[in-house]
Amino acid sequence: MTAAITRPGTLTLYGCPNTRSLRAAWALEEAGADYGYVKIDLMKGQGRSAEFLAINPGGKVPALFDDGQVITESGAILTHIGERHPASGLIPGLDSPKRRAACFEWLFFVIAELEQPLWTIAKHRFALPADLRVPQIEATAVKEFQRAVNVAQVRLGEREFALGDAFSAADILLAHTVAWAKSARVPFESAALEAHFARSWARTARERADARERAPT
Ligand SMILES: N[C@@H](CCC(=O)N[C@@H](CS)C(=O)NCC(=O)O)C(=O)O
Repeated sequence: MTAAITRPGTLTLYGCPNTRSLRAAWALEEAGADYGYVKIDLMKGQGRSAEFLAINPGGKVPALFDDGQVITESGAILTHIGERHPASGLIPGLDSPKRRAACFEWLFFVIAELEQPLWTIAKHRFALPADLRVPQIEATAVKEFQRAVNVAQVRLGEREFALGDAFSAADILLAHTVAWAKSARVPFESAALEAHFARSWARTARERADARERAPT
């Protein structure tokens, strides 16, 4: 692990299959970036190893090493990748302030509103120690998730993608979070979100990112 981080200038993603690191790998693939991938096997406790804690004191993935700096938080990582690769269109430039504001609005909304009920459900199903889990909380979280889905649906409207007709980092976060709800079997209703998910998930960059994360190391 440390070998990769001590090579200045080597763009490296620390991730693990079936986690939020797919968001970062997907963005790197959309941007056509040349990057190294270091698998942190969370199931084997590698997230808590001294080596990885030196990279991310939070012990979490994704973490991105770029030009001597480690960036954590998937929303920040997607923003950084988009700004490093302006031609990708992942983050609209300063010359498009309204699209840029709308993009950031989506990114913060997904992280703060849409994702949180899913995380609450995951914590109380398995992530917390058994004596701290409160199974009754799931009904509230499901309701909160649907409420956020309703807002996303209104914002999405008839659009193909979150910002209109062009794909952006907002679509990565949105589609990944909907994928999370589906895999966790959290019920929700929204034809617009389902259609957006199908469109986004079918992108070849998402498939390449998935393959990269699952490739044997
Ligand atoms: N807010 C962070 C959350 C990152 C996160 O919780 N990652 C999970 C995997 S999806 C993780 O690494 N968990 C390991 C742990 O909590 O020890 C982000 O969006 O990047």
